[in-house]
Amino acid sequence: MLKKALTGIFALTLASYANASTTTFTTQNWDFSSNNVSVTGGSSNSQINMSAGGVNVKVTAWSSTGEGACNSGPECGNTFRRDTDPFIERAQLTNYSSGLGAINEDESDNSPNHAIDSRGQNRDEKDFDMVLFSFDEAVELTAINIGWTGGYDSDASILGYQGGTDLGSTPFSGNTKWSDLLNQGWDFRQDSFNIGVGSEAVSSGFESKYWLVGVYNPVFGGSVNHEGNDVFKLRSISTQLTHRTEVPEPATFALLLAGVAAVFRRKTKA
Ligand SMILES: [Ca+2]
Ligand SMILES: [Ca+2]
Ligand SMILES: [Ca+2]
Ligand SMILES: [Ca+2]
Repeated sequence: MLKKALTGIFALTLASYANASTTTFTTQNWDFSSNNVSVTGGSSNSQINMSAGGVNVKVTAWSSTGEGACNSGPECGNTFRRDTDPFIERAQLTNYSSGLGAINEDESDNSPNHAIDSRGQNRDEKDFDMVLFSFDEAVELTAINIGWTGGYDSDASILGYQGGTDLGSTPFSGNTKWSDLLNQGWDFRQDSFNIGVGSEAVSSGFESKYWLVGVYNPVFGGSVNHEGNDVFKLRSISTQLTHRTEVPEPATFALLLAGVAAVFRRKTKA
């Protein structure tokens, strides 16, 4: 009798246990100002490594400066001379008191090309600078904060990676165009226009270990009307980490205790 009752109580407890879970969130603010963090490495392997709230990130810079036959895709066709340099190459990540910049292979360290920008070093050419954030855990990007625009246009494009593979130290293989990423596990998240100096919210509901934040690029699907002249330094980003844990509900323990007490009362009387 006692054994049967206890078995029933434990079965009930286990059923409740399996259904009980909690979801909590922690937020991380990543301040890339040169007052807060330094870029390490030389021009070909520059990066920032940071930790916040138990999460680690590696930051690198990339730009479409690689020459070659454009072949097919929205970069090709000479409309905006994007086809002059269609392929993604590593850029030099830099940071200033107002945030991150990217000096790509075709730029020199002058303003505004030292920033994350789409102005080509040569007239009418466009190089689209983007910053890659590689986290060691999947996080939701919740906001970006721009520290400097130099008075230029400040439109941005944001992508998150939904592919299952670890991108490692060579996240973009040779002859990859920005538009190719949409067929390589990357998800276009949003364009933001005229952000200016200040914060811009990122639409929620997407977690990824890899995020790309850069100048607006119409190859991700937006209008060409916004293309070009975009310049900014990225002072900081905010992320959110979701913690999902299975925990026993307090009510379950109360039920268990009441059950055990009832069984022992009955046994004592018998
Ligand atoms: Ca080039
Ligand atoms: Ca640049
Ligand atoms: Ca430029
Ligand atoms: Ca623009």
